[in-house]
Amino acid sequence: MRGKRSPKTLAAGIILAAIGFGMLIYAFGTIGQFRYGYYGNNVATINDSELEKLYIAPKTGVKIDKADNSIEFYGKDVRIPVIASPEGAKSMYSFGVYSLINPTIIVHENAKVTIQFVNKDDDMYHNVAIVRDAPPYPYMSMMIAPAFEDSFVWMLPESSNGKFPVASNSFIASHTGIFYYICQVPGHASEGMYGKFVVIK
Ligand SMILES: [Cu+2]
Repeated sequence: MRGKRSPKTLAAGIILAAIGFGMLIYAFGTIGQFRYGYYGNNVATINDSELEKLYIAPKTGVKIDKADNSIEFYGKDVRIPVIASPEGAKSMYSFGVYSLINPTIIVHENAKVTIQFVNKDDDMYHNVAIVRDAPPYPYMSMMIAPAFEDSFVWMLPESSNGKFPVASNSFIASHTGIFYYICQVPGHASEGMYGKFVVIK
């Protein structure tokens, strides 16, 4: 018959289990950072006047429907400026595209989509990812996989002193369907930081 474990053995077991659990969390965190990483403080920035230009839609290639809160981008090579916490938004958990807040973004199948993402927020990080999952979103939304290869822009640090962090990523909208663009910083998508992303024929 085995003897009872000594308190010392028990304590050592608990410590080892805690270390193991910690390593597991760290490993997941590392994977998370690898996919939805952080550009760091040496990220590119734009100034106020460059940001102002992003609120203005080009005269061709874009159809804005204010009543429907939607923007359709035509063509095979589209550039979509997405601003986190834009001017005029009621909530800081918002995306802006041109003059609209959390609009439905419509692109055409097989278009090369370049998301130009800017963080206007001066006290929070944000990212953007196009995903398959529909709302409501859980508090921890960073493990939701992107719908297309590279359909996300990594987390951007907060803006400061009139300098707004900016980064771009491109992907091919390779199939039609209804998708969503969301912010994956914990709690942001669940607070409403998302919009519809529709790929049509
Ligand atoms: Cu966010």
